[in-house]
Amino acid sequence: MTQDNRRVLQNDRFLKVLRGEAVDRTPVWLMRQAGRYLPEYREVRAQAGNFMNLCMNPELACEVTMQPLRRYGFDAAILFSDILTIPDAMGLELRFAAGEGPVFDRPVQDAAAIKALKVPDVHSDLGYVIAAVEHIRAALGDSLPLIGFSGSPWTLAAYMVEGQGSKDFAKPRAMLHEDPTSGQMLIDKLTESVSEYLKAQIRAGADAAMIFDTWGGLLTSEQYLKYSLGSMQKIVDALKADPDTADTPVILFSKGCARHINAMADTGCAGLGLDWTVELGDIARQVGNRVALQGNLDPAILNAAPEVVRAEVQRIFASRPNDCRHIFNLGHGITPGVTPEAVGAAVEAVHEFGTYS
Ligand code: 1CP
Repeated sequence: MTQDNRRVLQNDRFLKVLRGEAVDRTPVWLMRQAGRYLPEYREVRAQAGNFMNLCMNPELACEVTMQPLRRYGFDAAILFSDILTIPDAMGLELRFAAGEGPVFDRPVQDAAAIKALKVPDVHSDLGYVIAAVEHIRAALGDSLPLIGFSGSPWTLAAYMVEGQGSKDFAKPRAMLHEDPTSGQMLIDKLTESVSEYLKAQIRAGADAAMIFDTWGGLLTSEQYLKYSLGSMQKIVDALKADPDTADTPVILFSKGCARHINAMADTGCAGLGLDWTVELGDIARQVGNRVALQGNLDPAILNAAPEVVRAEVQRIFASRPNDCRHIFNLGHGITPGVTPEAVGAAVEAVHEFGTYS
């Protein structure tokens, strides 16, 4: 165990729930809590020129990580970065075209391109992310836990083969059917990359690691278990096998995959993210005390009036069993059009209704 793993924090509700310990109130943070819905974020991004410049500047990445913490009573910070940093470091040349989302100038199109891919060196190729973690850790002091993150191997592979965002990621899905050997090779290289990346983030000061498997729900059940959950299992095992990271909780978030909840809970992870389509109480009864559950307010509700947000937060709390290990969050990220007031209404409602007596 490193010094960092023993860090004593003023507010450790989030880590306590992940460890299965009792808390006074349900901890809350929101996916994409830093971002375009905040005017102060838009100002810093304009100063950086574009989104990737912002990610690559540790001082500015730290500043936008801290911005939502100044406004709201969140119980955790999340590193400001993106999941697509790993493919960029593998040489795919990521850019964010205005209004278009992510684009790779050199997508992975055939078996030869997969063979040629190198696992990035975390410190030389992704050193800017590690520097951002160090800056954020210093800025947080002992106030709050910091969440490090990565995309899952399958979700990263999906963007790498498609070359951009997509509703159905038909190209990577066809590849898994047509050439499973190359598909597995790509997943394996990403599994090693993600393991090293998360270990480096933890050594630099992250207290928990979250794996975003945004596109796990697009796979057949067999493919999900083999390529997506299978690779996340290897990452959980790799972190547990390293004394520096063995005690750091891992949260898996496979969107649209609640039918695999028992398999996910058996990986040895500390927590599972839930999207908004499932009932928290139903899932809690299925997993029991094995893992903490993180979620699952519908992000679309943040476009509704504050009293609607408040009532739905109250309903989610009423639906969970008393002993539910729960971290309040959205079921997916905050969308850009919401107001800072709507986010404030959600957080205040969690503070109001999320107390344990
Ligand atoms: O400034 C901007 O307008 C850029 C928007 C933006 C932001 C704020 C992007 C581009 N990424 C981010 C930050 C980000 N991305 C974080 C920061 C920490 C936080 O506050 O939560 C995190 C955790 C991510 C993770 C991420 N990026 C995911 C997984 C989670 C999810 O939302 O599903 C995915 C799929 C991405 C890819 C990506 N990056 C950015 C966009 C717009 C997208 C989605 C593209 C698509 O729709 O396919």
